[in-house]
Amino acid sequence: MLSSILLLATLQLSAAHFSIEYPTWRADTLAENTTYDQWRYPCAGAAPGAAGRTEWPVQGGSVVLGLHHEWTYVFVNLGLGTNASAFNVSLTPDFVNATGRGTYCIPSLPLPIQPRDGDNATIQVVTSGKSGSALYNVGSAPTLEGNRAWW
Ligand SMILES: *[C@@H]1O[C@H](CO)[C@@H](O)[C@H](O)[C@H]1NC(C)=O
Ligand SMILES: *[C@@H]1O[C@H](CO)[C@@H](O)[C@H](O)[C@H]1NC(C)=O
Ligand SMILES: *[C@@H]1O[C@H](CO)[C@@H](O)[C@H](O)[C@H]1NC(C)=O
Ligand SMILES: *[C@@H]1O[C@H](CO)[C@@H](O)[C@H](O)[C@H]1NC(C)=O
Ligand SMILES: *[C@@H]1O[C@H](CO)[C@@H](O)[C@H](O)[C@H]1NC(C)=O
Ligand SMILES: [Cu+2]
Repeated sequence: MLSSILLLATLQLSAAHFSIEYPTWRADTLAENTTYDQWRYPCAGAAPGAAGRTEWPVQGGSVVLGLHHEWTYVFVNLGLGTNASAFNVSLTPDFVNATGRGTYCIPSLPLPIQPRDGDNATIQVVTSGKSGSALYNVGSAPTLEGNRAWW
């Protein structure tokens, strides 16, 4: 009996996290026995300057998440610079309440700023539930690239 209660608690804890499918995330913060921790601000423990950049349109692009809750509040922010420290460019000015588990695609997130072609930046994704306690992830270190088609 006790072991089945423990199993349930473990399942609920692991369901309390999300993945970033696109752009490639900085680190697999859901890996088994990982020291990354999605409760940790701002990047779940991933280094903001880590390698592995994804080109992302300077006009803004898409973000694809793996969500594990019946509903989730989602915030997407951009931090400019090679080793971003401030994630103060909000890409979700409208409140996002994502309903349902599974793949959640935001096809187009326009940028409120105009970075230069080739600038580096980092995308931060924050999810939250009713209590307001938040989970963090950095999905990529995109190099903003101007000559790409909008999609
Ligand atoms: C995670 O830790 C458990 C307990 O120490 C161990 O049995 C398991 O093999 C580890 N998994 C990985 C992928 O290292
Ligand atoms: C960014 O951080 C990395 C280590 O994570 C370091 O090697 C690099 O020099 C830093 N770059 C800048 C521009 O601060
Ligand atoms: C965001 O933070 C960066 C680095 O601290 C700063 O240069 C920039 O002015 C800030 N932008 C806004 C809109 O607050
Ligand atoms: C978000 O959606 C869920 C599920 O439909 C709902 O229960 C919740 O009240 C919504 N939150 C807001 C602020 O509308
Ligand atoms: C972007 O980051 C890469 C390392 O990931 C670095 O080599 C390059 O110089 C940076 N570009 C700019 C414009 O800072
Ligand atoms: Cu969760």
